[in-house]
Amino acid sequence: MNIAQVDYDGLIPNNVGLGQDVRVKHALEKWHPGYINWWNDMGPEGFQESLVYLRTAISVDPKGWAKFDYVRMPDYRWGVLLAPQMEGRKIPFGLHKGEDAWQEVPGEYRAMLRRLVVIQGDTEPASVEQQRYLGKTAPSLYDMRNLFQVNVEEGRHLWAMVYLLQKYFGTDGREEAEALLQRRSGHPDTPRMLGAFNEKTPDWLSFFMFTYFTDRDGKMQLEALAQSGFDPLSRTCRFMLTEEAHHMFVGETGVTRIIQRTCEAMKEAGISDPNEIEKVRKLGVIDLPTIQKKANMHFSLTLDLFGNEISTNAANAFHAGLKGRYREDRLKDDHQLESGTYPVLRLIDGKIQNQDAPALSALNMRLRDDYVVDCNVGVGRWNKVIAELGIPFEIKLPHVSFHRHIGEFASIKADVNGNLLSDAEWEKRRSEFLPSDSDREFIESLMQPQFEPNKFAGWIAPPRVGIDNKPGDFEYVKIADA
Ligand code: BYC
Repeated sequence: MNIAQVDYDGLIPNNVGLGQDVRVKHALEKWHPGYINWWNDMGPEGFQESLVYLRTAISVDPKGWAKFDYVRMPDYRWGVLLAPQMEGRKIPFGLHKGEDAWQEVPGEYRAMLRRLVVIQGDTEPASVEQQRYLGKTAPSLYDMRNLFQVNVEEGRHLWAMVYLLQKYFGTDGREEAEALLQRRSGHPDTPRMLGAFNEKTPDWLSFFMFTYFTDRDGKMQLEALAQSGFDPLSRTCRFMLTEEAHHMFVGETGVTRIIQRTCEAMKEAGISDPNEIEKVRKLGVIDLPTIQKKANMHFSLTLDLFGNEISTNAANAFHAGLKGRYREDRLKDDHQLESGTYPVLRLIDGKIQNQDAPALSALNMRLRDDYVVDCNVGVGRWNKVIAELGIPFEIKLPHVSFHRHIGEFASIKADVNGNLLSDAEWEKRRSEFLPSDSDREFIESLMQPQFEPNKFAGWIAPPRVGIDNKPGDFEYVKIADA
């Protein structure tokens, strides 16, 4: 079989020769009904009988891997897709640098590797759970289709991690695969593993911010895992990254379209001051300061996903050759980091300042720095739209010490510029920085469904181009009667 092609003959589409791997095939087939139950219980509420114009992978070749067609979501062909094996690939970093990449789990690193796979796996169903009610308030069929595309692909990412658990981790891998279907986002007793995945995604601005900021953490973490010396993990993550790119596109363009609509409406109404919040809201669009607050919230929650700035876990995973740096293969150093240092932003004597730390211990910080640079690119594009429409306002990412729950700044309160605040000052000023109840209520009031082809809710501009180059009036979702 050509490894780039996906075999759709069995229950589980794959390009890993599942047909010849009876043990893993049976294990995955046994897991399948539980997955479908989970999807039916926790996947998008309603719309399961609707026909959605979805893309499905037919190959893992970067050119032409996707086919678009109408599909009912429960019939989506979730599968196991790995990027093709690279002949003679070597472990690119750490203690084993230069040795042949592992095709089996190295015994001494088994527990560490399993933990990385489980954490990655846990985020995927979590995001589907967080987004499950959004279909009902979709601002257009185009947006609804994009939401469902993101959801089915996150489901596929869960399959990708479960394949690794079932194939390489025996009994405990099977138990972990079960547990991934049991935990629930936001559940008081059985929550998802990482903080941001237990937050609510109550409205479409949150959804776009989440796919912009939090899916971008997904990109950074997947890029770091794609460098892994454990080749099946590397290959899995490489293919997941192609899907992740679309999720971030949905986020970036979603926020852009909201900003565009706001600025256009302000211009039409002759309002030039972005802080005339009530006047702007009367136009039925989301004022820019509130968009800024949502960005503050999602950015800060996502920074927590990088873990502690100084981390022995991260050092061990790198040293072992399991998790690299962002695009490790493009970096020019010894790829072992036994002696170098890296500047880490820390709280020293009540002041936030840089301090050099051993480079190996500072890997979470380094990945987070790379993330912030990546985030700023799209923010720059948002600001260009605002500037072009002549409104004096700039979206800015808050300081990394703002609103943190993990790491160096979890114990302090800071404003968006990184100035320390007392608890009392923070409480007083909190709603300057983060959405207040009334901001949330206002946004919620706008979340009225718009399900007619070629129509968009009044707070969001239409996209520049359709998905799969479809025309504006294309019916991306054929909604079945409930
Ligand atoms: N919440 O040594 P530390 C995605 C725990 S998103 C709760 O600093 P480490 C996606 C930590 O587990 C990408 N707990 O940790 C996006 C540890 O606990 P234990 C997901 C946290 O390991 C959108 C302890 O604190 N993938 O794909 O260096 C939609 C000490 O911390 C948190 C990955 O994250 C937290 N935020 O760094 C769908 C990649 N942070 O073990 C999908 C895999 C830390 O001592 N994961 N803790 O009990 C990792 O690489 C690392 O585990 C982390 C944490 C970066 C998450």
